Amino acid sequence: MFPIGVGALCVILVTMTSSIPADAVLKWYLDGHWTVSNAARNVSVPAKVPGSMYTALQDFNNRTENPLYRDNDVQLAWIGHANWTYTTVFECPALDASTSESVLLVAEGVDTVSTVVINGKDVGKTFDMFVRYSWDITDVIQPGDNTIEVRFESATGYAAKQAASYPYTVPRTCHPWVQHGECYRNFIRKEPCSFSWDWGPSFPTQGIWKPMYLVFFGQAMMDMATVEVLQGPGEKGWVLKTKAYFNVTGGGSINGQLKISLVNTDVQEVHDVTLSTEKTWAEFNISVPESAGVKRWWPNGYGDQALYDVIFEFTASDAGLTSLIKRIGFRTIELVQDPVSSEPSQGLTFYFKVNGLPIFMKGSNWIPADNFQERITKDRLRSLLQAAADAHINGMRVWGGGIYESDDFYDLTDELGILIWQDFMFASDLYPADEAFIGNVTQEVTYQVRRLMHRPSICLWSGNNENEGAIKDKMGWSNYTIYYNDYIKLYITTIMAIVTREHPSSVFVSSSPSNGVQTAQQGYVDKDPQSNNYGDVHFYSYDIDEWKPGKFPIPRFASEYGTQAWCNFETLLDVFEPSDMSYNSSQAVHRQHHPQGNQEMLKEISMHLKLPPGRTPDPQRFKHLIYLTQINQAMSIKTESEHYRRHQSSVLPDGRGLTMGALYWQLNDIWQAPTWASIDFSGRWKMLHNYALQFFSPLLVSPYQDGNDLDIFVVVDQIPTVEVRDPDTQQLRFEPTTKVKVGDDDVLDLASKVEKATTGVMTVEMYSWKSFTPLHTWTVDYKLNTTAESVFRQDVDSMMTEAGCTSSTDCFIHTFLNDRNQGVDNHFFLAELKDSNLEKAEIAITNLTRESEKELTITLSTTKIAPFVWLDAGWFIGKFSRNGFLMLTPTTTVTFTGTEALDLSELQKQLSVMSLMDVYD
Ligand code: BMA
Repeated sequence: MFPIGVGALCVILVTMTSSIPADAVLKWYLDGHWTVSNAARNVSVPAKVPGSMYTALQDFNNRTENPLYRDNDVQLAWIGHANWTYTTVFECPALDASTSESVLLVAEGVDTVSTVVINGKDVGKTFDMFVRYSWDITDVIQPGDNTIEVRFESATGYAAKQAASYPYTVPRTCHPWVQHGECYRNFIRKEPCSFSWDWGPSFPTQGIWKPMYLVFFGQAMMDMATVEVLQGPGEKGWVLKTKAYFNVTGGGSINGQLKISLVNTDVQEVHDVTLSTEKTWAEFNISVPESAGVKRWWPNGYGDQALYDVIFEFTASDAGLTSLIKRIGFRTIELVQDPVSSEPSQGLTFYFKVNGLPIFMKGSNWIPADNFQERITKDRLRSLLQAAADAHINGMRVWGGGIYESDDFYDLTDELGILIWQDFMFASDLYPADEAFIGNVTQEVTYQVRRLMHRPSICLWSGNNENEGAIKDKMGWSNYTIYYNDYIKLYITTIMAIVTREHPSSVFVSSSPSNGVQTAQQGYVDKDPQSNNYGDVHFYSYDIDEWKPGKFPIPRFASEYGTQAWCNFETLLDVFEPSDMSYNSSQAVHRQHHPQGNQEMLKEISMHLKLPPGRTPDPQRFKHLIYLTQINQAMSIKTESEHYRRHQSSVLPDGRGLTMGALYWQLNDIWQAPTWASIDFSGRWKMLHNYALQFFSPLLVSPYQDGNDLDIFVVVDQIPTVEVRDPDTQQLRFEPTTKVKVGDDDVLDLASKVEKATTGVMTVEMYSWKSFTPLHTWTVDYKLNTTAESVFRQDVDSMMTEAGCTSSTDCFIHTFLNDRNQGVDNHFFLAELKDSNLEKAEIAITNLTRESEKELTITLSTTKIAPFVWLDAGWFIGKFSRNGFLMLTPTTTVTFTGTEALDLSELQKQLSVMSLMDVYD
């Protein structure tokens, strides 16, 4: 029998066999039992691969406590400063000397700087956690036991050493002290935020973070395949540009056959290939005719996400069979950067067209879902990404300070129709550009582009996060020319060149934010990368009133904007002691990584709402303050997101407008803290995520005040639109259309959908806070000519007079489209709520009805109109059909769906409800 390794678990893939015939390819996973040790501290504990030393230490008899508990990020900093070694023993059979059998050691991801040693001999070194390494170990392994060690050097120590020996300083060296982080993160090719960020702790991991395995093969083995999906000539059918990459050993050439098939169609081609150590790839263009009948892939809300497997099978005598599967989708993507009008100073557009349709990108930004990647399951990713899709999100940015995400992640974004703006992993710093660094980046970018380019959800590659802004800020510095040349070397002559070579049909921008093609024309560093008239912008301001849109930019595309709020109270219970449950406790201060962040939130709240009275004791006070921070965040991001959507189809005289993207910062969290996230680390939604269900709704009614006027817009998306230009000014707008041709084959006839979305009746009601019956009602029939239009406009004073409301502090506006119960509604406060004459609402849960194992209906009653009604499920994790809402009727129902089966009697104990005035009891 074939010996199975004692230390490491060996799994045979591809060809099941009980011995190693020369024509087999075997893959043995070494992801079983390892030890991780540090000799200086005399520590040696069992470790899992994939994994890191932090989780290994925690798993072993709780040797360290939960790294996320209280300030353990600082208490456990020694772990990141030490050098750790991973070791295991595996058994190997004797290789067949009569064949050219070879053995590779493949590491899909090593974090980060290590020397790999087998049986005392160095076999390789690693310097970049985003590179897949493989080493030929044929001459190193022996029959029987083999010892493998991966000797890591502390990431923080290595980065500091690199910075110290670099000929000049590359800022930023360190980051604000409130982050309790490590310096020189730009000197190591490792997840930048693992050295801390303004929303996350420092856990500079070491470990084998992706699978590691041995591959036994004959003369050749296929180890990677890429597919680029292109439209066929004359936009008829499709072409798959395929390429297979091989490991080839020995001299001479090897002849084999490569079969490429598109599953569920007749498309299949078999090609002879001749390989050698010089020629290790084969490429073929496979035509997918219209008759193959493939369906298109659409973003969320626009249609189905049709996915097809492409199977690559390689056979050769003396090589064995290897096969790989790539799941693709058929869609076209363009980033349109055309003149806004005939007036050049108005600038260029910046919007995505998918399958020929302009798309308003609604979404958010993604950060790593855990400090320890080994803890992330597909279920956790699914629950976060499903929550995004439920909030009508059709696009998201994988931000450049984290990681290139896992295959599970992109499988889900492909399935859910979430377009991915993919940053390369460089963020908020300048970077070195010496030969060794560029060498690592070259391997990294080549590998990651090949790994991900077939995915229909990938819509754009971006060189970095905010580094064009960072270099622009160095203009005038003595080292500016050096920094500029390094910037160009890294992002343009290295990264852009690789993307253009490997994935020529893709969209590339050199940075986010940037001015797109305008940035390119300015030598890739524009004087104002944040221009409203070009490209994308990131916008943050914590001094302005974010419940009013007046101070927000009107850009082409807002790829980041956000405001902090605390995570949910119950989520903190996982890591705080009862004595920490206070807004100003040392632990609450410790968790805040944004300088002055906790004070800033109070200041923002105070613009609109009263703070809790001094008499409220902790932890109740902390709970109420958390609630208020979440109200402020939800209202701010609602106001800003609606503002961007309202500006999608119009242009101001200075060219601002045609805003076609709103990606708020940030979807998810990495620990329990005050951050910009809409979903906290436990998976509980903050009020913001509940609001996103509404403000990203495909049909939106959106009131705001413009001077003395109340102006109410209707905004539609998820319908086909066409670009129309004014015949005189050539100014662009987006018009809904009932029939649109997509390529040659798909004709979307959505007449009824468009009709329904673009015509209707808007009702506007003025309420007094004192009564469930509106004071006055206005109705207006509307028919939209463009995708975002003002439908109702009237002077607020005259509205109040008509309604008999004597003070704006007594009244507010409610508006809805068509049927009141259709759910497309919104409201607008005429005065700050801190000044308004709100009455105390007695709000109660009057009934719970189980709908299914995981779902129940909650009936609520109130004695008064209640703003920001907040349901809290205590220990239970799940989602409410709405939360944080304005309750306008004496009773209403809300459903709760748990992530697991619900124990009704326990939930009854845990469930609570409050509204704003409860803070002031
Ligand atoms: C942006 C991001 C992050 C940061 C966020 C909030 O600039 O790119 O670097 O976390 O702001 O400050």
